[in-house]
Amino acid sequence: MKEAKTIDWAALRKDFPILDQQVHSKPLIYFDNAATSQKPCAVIDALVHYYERDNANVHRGIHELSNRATAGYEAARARAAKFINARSAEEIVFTRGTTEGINLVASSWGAKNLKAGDVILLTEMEHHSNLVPWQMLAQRTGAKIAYVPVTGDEGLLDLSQLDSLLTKRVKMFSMVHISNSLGTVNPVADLCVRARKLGITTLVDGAQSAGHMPVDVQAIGCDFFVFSGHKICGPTGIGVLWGRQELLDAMPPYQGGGEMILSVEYQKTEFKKAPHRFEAGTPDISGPIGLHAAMDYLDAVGRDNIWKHDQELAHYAYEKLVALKNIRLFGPGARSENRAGLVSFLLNDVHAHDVVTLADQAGVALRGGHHCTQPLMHRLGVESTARASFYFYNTRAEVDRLVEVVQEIQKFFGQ
Ligand code: 7TS
Repeated sequence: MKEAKTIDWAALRKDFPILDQQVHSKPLIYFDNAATSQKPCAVIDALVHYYERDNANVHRGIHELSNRATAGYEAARARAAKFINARSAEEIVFTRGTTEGINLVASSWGAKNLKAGDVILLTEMEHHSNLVPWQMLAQRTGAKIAYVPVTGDEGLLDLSQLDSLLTKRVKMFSMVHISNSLGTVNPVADLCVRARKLGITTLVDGAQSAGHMPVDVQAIGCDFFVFSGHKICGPTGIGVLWGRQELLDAMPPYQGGGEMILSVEYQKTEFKKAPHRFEAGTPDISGPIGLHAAMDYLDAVGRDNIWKHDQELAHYAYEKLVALKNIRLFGPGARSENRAGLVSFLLNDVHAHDVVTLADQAGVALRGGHHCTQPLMHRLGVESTARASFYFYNTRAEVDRLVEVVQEIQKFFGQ
């Protein structure tokens, strides 16, 4: 990583109008960034500009507005390729988000490549969106699912088991880059190298990494990479599936309809090549245009800088919270390089929902629940956790306030 430049984080915060408000008469502290990030003016302006000046359907018209809309849509595809260092824009499929990207691969790649007795390897820390589509596929094909275990509260993958799990039967190894519940950063490049040696196809769920650290899909060495626009300062409803060209080209369409065809007759259809064959119907057009602005914005700040900022904030929060009594923290320990910008915790005998409700009254937006990782929660022996997840517009002063609020909550419950 290159040397971090000096960033005026306070000035960047002003780019996010939503942050400057009070909730319940208290200054808003937004610590729910793992669920969705806030949007800078640059993204909001790009959406307004598109709808005020350029709105038309893509790929179909020959008129000026349609040409502009198409150019904006395709420029966003090229930008997304650059954002993750894909070899070409043809490897970028627009989806609704991470969830749809994984469903697309499970349905399309899975239908062609999996049969009864094959194994899909996942990890015990997957989000439901990297579990349920594979379970549905396993039910349809008779394939089985195996899991790389998690070590316990410190939330690392237990790689001592990997050799015995990576058998000839494994056809797909799909893994989360950064856990949304634990904050663990997984060694995805190493895992993909090991899988590739055995001819196993790999997918990396980059929902929590793409907007927080530099991502290079060629360096990771995976076959598919997915992420959501709304978690990286972009609009909701748009996401990216990256796939190696040769894999995408060999996959059958996901949905049928307009835009994805070369020619249609009453009895048969010839499909376009990837990526257009996977984008049936009128797509979300403003989404890629807003996402383009978001990617430009993030890379102007520098994802290496964002990574250092978020990780530093998480370390600071972890150290302050772990010093409290009657608290249990999850994920990699103090100052661990494997911890991303979030902290999950539980107060003894206090339900996570109570923590989140009381924190909300103090203006602090946390998330409480199973975070769509129910099997992981059960593995850790809990139903839920409270989670503070950070982004580059958050500050140390906000973390200090969180810690005060947690102490007030403990006092309220007589601890
Ligand atoms: N994978 C991971 C690791 C995630 O954190 C999420 C969303 C998804 C997949 C699904 O993304 P989507 O955009 O398709 O919904 N995570 C969260 C969260 O932690 N709280 O709300 C959503």
